[in-house]
Amino acid sequence: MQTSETIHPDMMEATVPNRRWTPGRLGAAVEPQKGIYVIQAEFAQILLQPVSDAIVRIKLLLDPGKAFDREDLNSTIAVQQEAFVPVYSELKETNDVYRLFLPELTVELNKTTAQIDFYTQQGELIASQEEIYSSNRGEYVCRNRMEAESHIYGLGEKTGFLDKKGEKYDMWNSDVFDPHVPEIEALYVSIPFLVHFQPGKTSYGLFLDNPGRTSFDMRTQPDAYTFQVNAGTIDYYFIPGPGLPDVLRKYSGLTGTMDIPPAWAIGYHQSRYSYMNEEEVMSIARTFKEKRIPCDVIYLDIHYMDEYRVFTFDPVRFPNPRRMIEQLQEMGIRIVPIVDPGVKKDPEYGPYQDGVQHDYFCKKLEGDLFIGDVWPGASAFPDYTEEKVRDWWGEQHRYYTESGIQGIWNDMNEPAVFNTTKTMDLDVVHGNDGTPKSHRELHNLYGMLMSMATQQGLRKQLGGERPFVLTRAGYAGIQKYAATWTGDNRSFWEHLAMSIPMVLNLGLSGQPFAGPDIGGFAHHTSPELLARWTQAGAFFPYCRNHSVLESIRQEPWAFGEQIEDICRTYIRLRYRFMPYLYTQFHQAHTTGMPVMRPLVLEYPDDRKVYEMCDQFLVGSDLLFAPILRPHTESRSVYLPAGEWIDYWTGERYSGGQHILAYAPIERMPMYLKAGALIAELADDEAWKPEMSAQSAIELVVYAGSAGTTSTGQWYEDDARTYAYEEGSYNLLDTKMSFNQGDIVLAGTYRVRKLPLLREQLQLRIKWLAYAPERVTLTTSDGTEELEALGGSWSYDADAQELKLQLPNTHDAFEVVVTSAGTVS
Ligand code: MIG
Repeated sequence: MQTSETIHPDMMEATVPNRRWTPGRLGAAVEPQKGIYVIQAEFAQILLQPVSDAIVRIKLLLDPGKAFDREDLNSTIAVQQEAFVPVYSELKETNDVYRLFLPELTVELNKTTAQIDFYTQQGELIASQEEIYSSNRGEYVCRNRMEAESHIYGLGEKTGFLDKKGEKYDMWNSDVFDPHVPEIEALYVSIPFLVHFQPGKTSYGLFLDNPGRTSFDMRTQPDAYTFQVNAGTIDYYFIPGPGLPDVLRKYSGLTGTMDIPPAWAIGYHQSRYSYMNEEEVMSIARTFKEKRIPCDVIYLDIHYMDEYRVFTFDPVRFPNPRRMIEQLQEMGIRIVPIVDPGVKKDPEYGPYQDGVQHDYFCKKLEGDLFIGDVWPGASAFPDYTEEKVRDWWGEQHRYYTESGIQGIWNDMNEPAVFNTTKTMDLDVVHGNDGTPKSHRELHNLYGMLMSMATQQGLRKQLGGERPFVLTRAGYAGIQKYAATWTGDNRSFWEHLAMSIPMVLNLGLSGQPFAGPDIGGFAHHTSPELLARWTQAGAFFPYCRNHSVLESIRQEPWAFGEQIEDICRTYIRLRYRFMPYLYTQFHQAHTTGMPVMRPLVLEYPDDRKVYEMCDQFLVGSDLLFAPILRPHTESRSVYLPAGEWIDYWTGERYSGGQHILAYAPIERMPMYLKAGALIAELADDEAWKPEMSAQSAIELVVYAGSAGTTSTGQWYEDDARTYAYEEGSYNLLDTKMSFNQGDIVLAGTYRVRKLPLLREQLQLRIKWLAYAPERVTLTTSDGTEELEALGGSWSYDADAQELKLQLPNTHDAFEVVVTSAGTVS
């Protein structure tokens, strides 16, 4: 336990490091390679590398005397080399400054101070880097201007609220079992990507590509934030918007977007540390079936292994994994086993022998293996920085794929080691494919490279099926390889609340596929907390209930009928919205827009939402306002601009106001943007997410008031293979207008390459207060009554719903619903 001695006056470290060094005066510039500029300074060189029309890379070359060589352009694996495209650029010099012109960005470097200013093409000052210096300890620091109106987002997986202004964080992948309190500066994932937002101005992102320890300080100085590196050098990418979505799109272009996950990976998942044996797993699976609660995955935590040896099953607890997995598959449930990086030091164990013989494990400079203590006892750690080691590790997974496994859970890959530093010795030297570097320099890459190896191995082995990888640790670009769960939270109401900003900021840091342990991992959940957490968690991109050894059980049925009913309702609702959710994943894949969004992303002009993180959007059309405190039956909800419909009652609200939502235990406030088109599974019982053309999908339009116009989208593919990469998918764009007396819905298939098995399109217009008189359909063949073209419609006045069936044979169509009264 700590005492007041911790704050002994003599123990205070200087918070502002002494300046020892700046690059000094800028001298001559050279262009050693076409479109790459190096400016000589007194004590360093500054490399400017245009990446694309608007993105520039700035790197400090620390040796002022060294001639340029191609290695200066090396970057980490986070950066996709395809992101570098030929760009027109020009460096001009005046007496006082250098100016680098890109088509959409101008970078100005002051020759005397080395201040770097970034301007839009129109001359708007986007950002100022006022200073670069190094501290006495040899850390390089950049100080950037921060305004009173600045808001800072991103920075990956951090505690605290949405806006990171006023905070200070470290990027150092850490296994933190202590409660995740606001003062924890580093968690499992490190994404050194900062997003700067200032209302009315061009937003920008700054990606510091350095996988050693880095820190971001938005607290110490009122008018500046700093970022610093502890090993290696400053190497960053400046990414202007103008809008936040533009920043995210460009950042994702640089570090990659996620693949579309197999639909089963976005279903509901159930875990526990641990389901101890085959009987227990089967009984959990059967209970889900009996209780008609959808579940796609059950996890096997570390007890499935033979003395914690990865790539084994305990012969007593799991005597016949292949048979068990087959039986589960028939029930529509998959197994995802945990795989940690530590390989048990055991001369009679294949993977250890193999790894030693082929030199696959991490070593000290002198050649000794690094051996650290983890679950299996003394263990060796694969050096994933080497491609051959990644290939080998991937290959090991045949052990699982041959038993029918398609998903892997990577834990402890910070890496976590049971010693005083909590990780691998910093003087381990990674091979790094020919450019050896110390663990101190590469620490934050370790977990991502493990997941990369896993994902690539699985992909090879699954014959075209999409794998699923879940990871605890990661670095920028992790989205390309794995989903992230947010580690060992606790069953605290505070952690339910904190999971929202944490996952929102992960989404703003390029990782859209994330979620917390629903119900809380450590400590003991309560019936009410489980109900509330399941309500909210059901709409997070990644949705898994998980809990620690010896904590109170927290499967959906653990607390009796009422709580079970609530969990069932919300988990089913997740499946009902699955086609919409899946469409959002497609968007994340193509544009980098997160699935779960803070309101600021969609309403940047609304000052009320800049720090809002007790509500969130999924896509643009669904707004959730979970209950985050016990014994709470109502809460205030802020509805942004536009018209919003209460999902439960159909009540309409105009936006730009706070309302008081009624929220008894069985109800989480949720709203639809009026006019939204949500692709839904029509049948609550048909929850298999294999969204084949046979599954009953309805396009549900939540009618807007007269005067509303809206757009919608529905993406569909086979939900399991990579055929979508070859263009085998459907993408329907819709445009709706709600007028006095009619509703017009126009649909256009932007892509329609899936075999056309869906002969009819099911459409439902909800909350339509007046019975229609006619429905016409316009296609390339002309306009006719819907019935005359083989369609049909019916109106249910009690439910205020119009159901429509349209022949699905045209690439473009328009439906006009006419009624005597106003349409809503
Ligand atoms: O420190 O595998 O975060 O989800 O259940 C324990 C056992 C190691 C930590 C993970 C947790 C998992 C647990 N692991």
